[in-house]
Amino acid sequence: PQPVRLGDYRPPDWLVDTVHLDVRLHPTAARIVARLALRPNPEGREGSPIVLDGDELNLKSVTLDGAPLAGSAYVATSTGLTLLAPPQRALTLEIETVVDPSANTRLMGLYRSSGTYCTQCEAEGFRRITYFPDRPDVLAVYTTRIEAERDEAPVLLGNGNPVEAGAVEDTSRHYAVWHDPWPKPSYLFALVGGKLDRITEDFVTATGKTVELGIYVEPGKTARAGYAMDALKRAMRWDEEAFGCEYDLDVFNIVAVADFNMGAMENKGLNIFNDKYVLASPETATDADYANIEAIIAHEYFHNWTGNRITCRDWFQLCLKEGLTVFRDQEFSSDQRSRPVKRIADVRLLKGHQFPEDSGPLAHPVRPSSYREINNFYTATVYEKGAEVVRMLKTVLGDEGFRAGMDLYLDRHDGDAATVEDFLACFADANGIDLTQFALWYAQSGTPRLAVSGHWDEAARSYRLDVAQTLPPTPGQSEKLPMVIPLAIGLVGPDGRDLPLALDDGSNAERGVLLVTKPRQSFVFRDVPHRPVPSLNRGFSAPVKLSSDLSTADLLFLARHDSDPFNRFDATQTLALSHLLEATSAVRAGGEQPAPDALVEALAATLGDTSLDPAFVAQALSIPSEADVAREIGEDVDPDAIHAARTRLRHAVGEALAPALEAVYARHAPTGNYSPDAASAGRRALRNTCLDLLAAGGTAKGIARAQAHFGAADNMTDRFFALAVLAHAAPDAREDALAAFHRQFRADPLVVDKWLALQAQIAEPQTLERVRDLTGHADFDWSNPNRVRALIGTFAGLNPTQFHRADGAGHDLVAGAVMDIDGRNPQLAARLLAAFKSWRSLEPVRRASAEAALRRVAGKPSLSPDVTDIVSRSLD
Ligand code: HT7
Ligand code: ZN
Repeated sequence: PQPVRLGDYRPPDWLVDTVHLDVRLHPTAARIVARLALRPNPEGREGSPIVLDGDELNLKSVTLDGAPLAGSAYVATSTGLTLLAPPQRALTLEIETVVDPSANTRLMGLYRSSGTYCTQCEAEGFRRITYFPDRPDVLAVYTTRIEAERDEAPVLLGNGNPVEAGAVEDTSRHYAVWHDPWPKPSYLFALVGGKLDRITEDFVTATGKTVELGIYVEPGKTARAGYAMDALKRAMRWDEEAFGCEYDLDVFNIVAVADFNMGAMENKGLNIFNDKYVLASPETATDADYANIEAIIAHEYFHNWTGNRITCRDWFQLCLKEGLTVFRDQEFSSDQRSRPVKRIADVRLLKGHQFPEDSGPLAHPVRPSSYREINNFYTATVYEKGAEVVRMLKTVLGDEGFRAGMDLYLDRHDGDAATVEDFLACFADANGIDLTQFALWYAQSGTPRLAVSGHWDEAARSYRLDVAQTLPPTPGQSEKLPMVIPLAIGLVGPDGRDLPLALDDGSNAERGVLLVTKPRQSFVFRDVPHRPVPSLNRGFSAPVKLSSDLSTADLLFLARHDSDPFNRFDATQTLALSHLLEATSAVRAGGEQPAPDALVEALAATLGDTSLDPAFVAQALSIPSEADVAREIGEDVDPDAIHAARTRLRHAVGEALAPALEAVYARHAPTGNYSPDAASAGRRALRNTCLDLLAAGGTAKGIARAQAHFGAADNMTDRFFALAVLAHAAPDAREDALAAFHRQFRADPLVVDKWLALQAQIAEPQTLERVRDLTGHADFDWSNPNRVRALIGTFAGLNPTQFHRADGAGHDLVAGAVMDIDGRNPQLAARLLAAFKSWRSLEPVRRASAEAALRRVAGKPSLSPDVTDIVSRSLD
């Protein structure tokens, strides 16, 4: 397909005011009658045809104002329906189509998941249900009548509020009518029909309106929906308090389905979820699962305002809803849990997923300027970097200025299909500032680099920070302009306290934030009586790669004293990373690099500081991942050498800190029943981190402790963590533990996913065969995206030594899976293929094998547009 370009945007020629859908559900021939009230758009081109999108539709009939349309009046193709010369006035089109939900393996449009009828319309799925101007700037009011066999689908749900329901006389069928009063784009349409159980609760909004909340799950699973309901109510309250956003319908429903291409979908009043992000019980879900459920339930709910009430003008503006809504869900989780720990987790995710994207062949701006396949732009850059950009806006404007901008945005653009420019204009107008340079964050791809050095002038009692910014070239962008980088800093005095920040021009660095706007800039602070240690980019205020002249002693000092928890954490990570870089080089040269005392000392100090939050200590004790090291090395990467260096470091730390780790492990033994709250989860995280490091120390005692932990666990967090320790560190104990786990949970597909994913991560050559064998296991299913992501996605994403095997077998396995899956689910296939995104940074042998695998995929006849897009950009 030809690329779609942002610069080519034109308003729609025709608008749709109302849509009446009559959907008769049937396993293989669902019949949809769509009545559309259309009118010419005064802002469109005069005299235009009516162009409707369509995809894999079986067209039965078309009428215009009640009269059948002559065959010569329209053209129907595989991609749409065009009325060639319609009267240029308001008119009604009625279109009847038939689709086959059971054959819909792409999981876009109307499909069946374990027998339940459901829909997924974002981004371009509505056109797989009926012909329609399937673009986000066509907003209409929808009424939906759904009809089905009562036995097959006793529950019938739609967008908006329920209007009526009943039996279809003299048949075994029944129907329900739903009306959504809020105009919406087609991508927010949804319906569900199936045999589902429900939990329900009332929520009273800030202005006293009662909303009936419902969560629908597969029969027998309601006991596992309680946490999602609790998270939903907390999210609804939080959005009222933090952003003044109140819910606007009489009901809010969530449906959990087992087959879903992504995490969840924010359809108006009817969110549809991957069941992985709804179902939780202490026996089946880990603390991380609970945290994800809370975040994703909140995220989809928050879209009700940022995405639904204010939607996107076009798909280039995707970050307008996604980046902003991720920011909002991050803030929610920070308020519900520990803010510093949440920030550390978010930055780890950003560095782990978005930074590699930004430095590889798939790099694109937060707001791309062209795309071939929009489904490939639901990326870490749009979501996570998009959230960072909103966070920077808040850092620049301060809490009040940010809230003023948000209030204006929610008010000024309610009911609109808006753009990034509209969004920024609200913050500029509300604060009286110019955000022209700031807007470059949306347009320039790549991760800025910031080099910072500090100079203390004892005589002048001043301190100067020299800052240089660069932005590397990225695909399609060789020249870059300097960005606005809000650099939050502190100057830490010898007593560990922050010095006042007084700039020599008389200004204060407002809220401790320096605005770096030029390629090179110096900031001079006066009244600095002692040489301070600068704490830079506090809270990771800007998503940049920062290098500085901080010494090991400075980092040790920050690790102990920085008042900014993120930088306290980061100081230890920086020490560990710099050791791992040297140790990796040493391994490649056939040598060894002992673990530095300074690092062990820093870890010991953190472990011994009982004033710290256990969840924070767990994060601070974690050794940077192999992917972190690979990213830092950047080129000529040898995953085996990284793995060896990291394994040795973990062994050394486990050995050196054993007594302290044992003591902390013992001190954090569970005291009562499992509870998923943040404090309890933090204690488990720390205890499990100790367990892991002790086992990494390689002693029989360490392994025995993990076995005992596995046997004694009364919840999935502890059980699965111990299983992971055994799987990675104890080959002799591994198989028995894996088998026991499988025996216990084989009936639960979401737990089977954990079992699959864990095996896919084992860093040894037999894993390839194991993964191959598992694809033939009775509990594996190529047609379920969760199963495929658990096994193949984890292998490609979290097992660098085996995915990038020097003999190329790992690359072959993933490329082969991509080609197999592409025929049935191109979106899933394209996402798996994106695991090759850093292939150019590999050492030559592995790079050649990755390239060969990509070329094999590229050469396969009849590839989907989704995979074609990823493979061609990867090879460009
Ligand atoms: N807005 C939703 C994105 C989404 C999606 C996109 C493409 C294909 C399938 C999809 N399912 C959900 C989810 C979100 O970000 O909130
Ligand atoms: Zn979203």
